[in-house]
Amino acid sequence: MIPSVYNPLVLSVIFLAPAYPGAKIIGGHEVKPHSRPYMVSLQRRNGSRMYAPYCGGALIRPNWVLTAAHCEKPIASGQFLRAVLGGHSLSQNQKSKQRLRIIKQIPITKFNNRTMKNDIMLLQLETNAKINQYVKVLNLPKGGITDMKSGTTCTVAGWRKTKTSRYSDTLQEVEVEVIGRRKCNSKNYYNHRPEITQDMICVGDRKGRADSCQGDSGGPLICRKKYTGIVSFGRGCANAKKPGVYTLLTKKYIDWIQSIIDLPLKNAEELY
Ligand code: 4AZ
Repeated sequence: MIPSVYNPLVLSVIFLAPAYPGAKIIGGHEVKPHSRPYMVSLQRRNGSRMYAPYCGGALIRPNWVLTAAHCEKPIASGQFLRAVLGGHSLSQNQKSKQRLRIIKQIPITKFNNRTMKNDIMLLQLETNAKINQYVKVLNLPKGGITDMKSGTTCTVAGWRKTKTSRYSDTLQEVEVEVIGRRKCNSKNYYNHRPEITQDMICVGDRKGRADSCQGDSGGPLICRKKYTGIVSFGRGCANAKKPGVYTLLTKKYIDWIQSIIDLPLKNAEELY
């Protein structure tokens, strides 16, 4: 029997459902359209020749996107990966959108999903994106981020996957705060499983109201206007004691990125 929505039991389930309204980054809201022109939606072509979003990323050069290594996908024959730039709504055919093919996935090393270390990957695009009012690069933090004080407010955006495996149609953002590494490794938090290393940063909400979630992976974390981290993992989402963990853009990662994207031309930034 299909339960009727008028059944008191069903009604109570509907109204007592957790307050994560619909397909949103948890506790967040829709961004002002095109206010994050570096945001990239990574999409994979499925069997029915439709593209499905799977991760986020940030445009760091006209032909390079920075994302998480766990977003690596096998590129089987007939399978295409693309980066969609300049979009606000995933479904609408907006003139501002640019769709560029991903020709290469370069994770820093083989990603280890037990330790969760080194969750960082570069994606090379087939052609350069056109830089305009809708599409811009996000500057890497010069010299890398050493750390962010606990309590610092940050924001993260994405087209998060919902429980029904749909995505929010419009880009969502949420405010979150840095949680100190010692606290994050403590018994009630991650308890060193996995170890939150110097190259990771915990960012969440003390009351578990705000978080990134599956599908937001690879997207940029912005703290004090700086590109600070990459959405990496968490145990569940919006769990106060299991905050979101982000790859921290430390100097070693910035050096690695530059060693790849600035070849063969060193200091090519001025040319763009
Ligand atoms: C994921 O599965 C994932 N709460 C990403 C981020 C977070 C949780 C899960 C952070 O890709």
